Amino acid sequence: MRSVRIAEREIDRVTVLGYGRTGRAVVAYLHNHGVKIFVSDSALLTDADRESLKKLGIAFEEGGHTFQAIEDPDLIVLSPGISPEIPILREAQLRSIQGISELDLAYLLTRGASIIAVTGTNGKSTTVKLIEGILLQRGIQAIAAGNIGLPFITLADEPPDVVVLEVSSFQLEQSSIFHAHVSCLLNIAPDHLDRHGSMDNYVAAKLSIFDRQVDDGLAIVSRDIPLSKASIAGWSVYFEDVRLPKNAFADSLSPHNRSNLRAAIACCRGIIPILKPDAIDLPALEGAFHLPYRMQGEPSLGGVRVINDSKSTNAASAITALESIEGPCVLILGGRHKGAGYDALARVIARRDVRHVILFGEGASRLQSSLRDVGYAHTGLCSTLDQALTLALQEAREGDTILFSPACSSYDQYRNYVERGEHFSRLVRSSLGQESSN
Ligand code: UMA
Repeated sequence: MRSVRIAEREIDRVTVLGYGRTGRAVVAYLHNHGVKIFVSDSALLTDADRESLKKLGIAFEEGGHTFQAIEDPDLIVLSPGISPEIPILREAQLRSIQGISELDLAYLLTRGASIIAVTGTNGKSTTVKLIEGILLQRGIQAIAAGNIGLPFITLADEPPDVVVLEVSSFQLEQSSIFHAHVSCLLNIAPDHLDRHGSMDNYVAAKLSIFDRQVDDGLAIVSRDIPLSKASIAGWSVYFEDVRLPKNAFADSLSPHNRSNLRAAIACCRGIIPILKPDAIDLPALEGAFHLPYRMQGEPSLGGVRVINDSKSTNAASAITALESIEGPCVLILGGRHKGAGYDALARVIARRDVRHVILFGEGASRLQSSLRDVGYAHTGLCSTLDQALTLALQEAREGDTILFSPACSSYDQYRNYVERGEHFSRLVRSSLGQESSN
């Protein structure tokens, strides 16, 4: 049996808690390094996952975390979605078994790479892709990873020159070692309160990106976030002070994408101090501004424009989406409520040209009562996204926009926002098929 050396300790037995995207990547890394692994997942695994674990000779349990998970590991590795408060982790603590986040683990295993870390409630993925693109244009080997979808540990054996990490509040809450050479906090709006318990805790998790910032580090912050720059070690910069390139492409960007671009340029200057905004080939980075299921255009249905913004999992992102729409729209909201209120979103809906709001899923009646509180009554309730699109098409008139920007998580009916976005796309395409066969 082999082992990995982590923070001066030889580790040869590890429990991996959670077998989603992160858990699978952690298992792949540890298995390649000869570590004995036990996998424990609170849900049932897929047949494919069971088969691949059996093939690798890895023991596992599913449908719950039992004491088997803490029988004899040197370390327990946590996936981001796992709250540090779950009973099995409390029991592990009583037995002095160390738990570590995948972020901390990958950080300790990654040697030689510079790290740029970006967090914030919204705009993280776009900013991270912009940073990756700008660095690549300058001949610097950079890879975007983390919450954007590629677990950091995947890069541990052969890190690029710069790892551009999207970091979530979940990952930050679980971590106590990780820090980056350049850390960026884009914005904070209420989100994930079901996991963090309060806005204060959520803000604390986000701000902890600067906790271990060292003296030669660079912090990129927003003027909108009340934060004393004096409390951060090293240099800090407001990204709002960054000048944008002077060209028609930059001028055409939405306000939130202009902010993302400013933040990305500020981050890149932590690696290339003399980076000039006008030297950036912005059209070549267009893909970063159009990531899947973020304000994605779908085919029009009967003269009605359809926009798929399934990535919108909080009220702030739905507000941004709504404010970018011109003319009347029918809005589809709903999914799993995450603990934060919808009052600000309801006020924006009441103020703007929103013809109707269709509400679906677990959070529907809560959203409806926030809308009622601001005197907005044009709502329709339903259970599923199929029904929501049908109702939206009945309400929309030619020239309107149907905006699917749910403001809630997808976990009531889908595995993630991607699956929800794909489903919405399929529904639009099948309506289009029916339209053309009529
Ligand atoms: N599980 C347990 N015990 C628990 C809870 C969950 O075993 O108590 C299991 C689940 O049954 C499941 C697995 O853990 O099998 C899921 O782990 P996970 O929720 O950490 O999800 P991953 O598939 O590992 O994906 C995670 C991120 N997901 C979350 O943080 C919820 C992905 O971000 C990220 O892309 C991926 O790691 C790679 O780094 C997604 C996300 O929604 C996009 N992030 C949130 C957001 O952006 O708002 C934070």
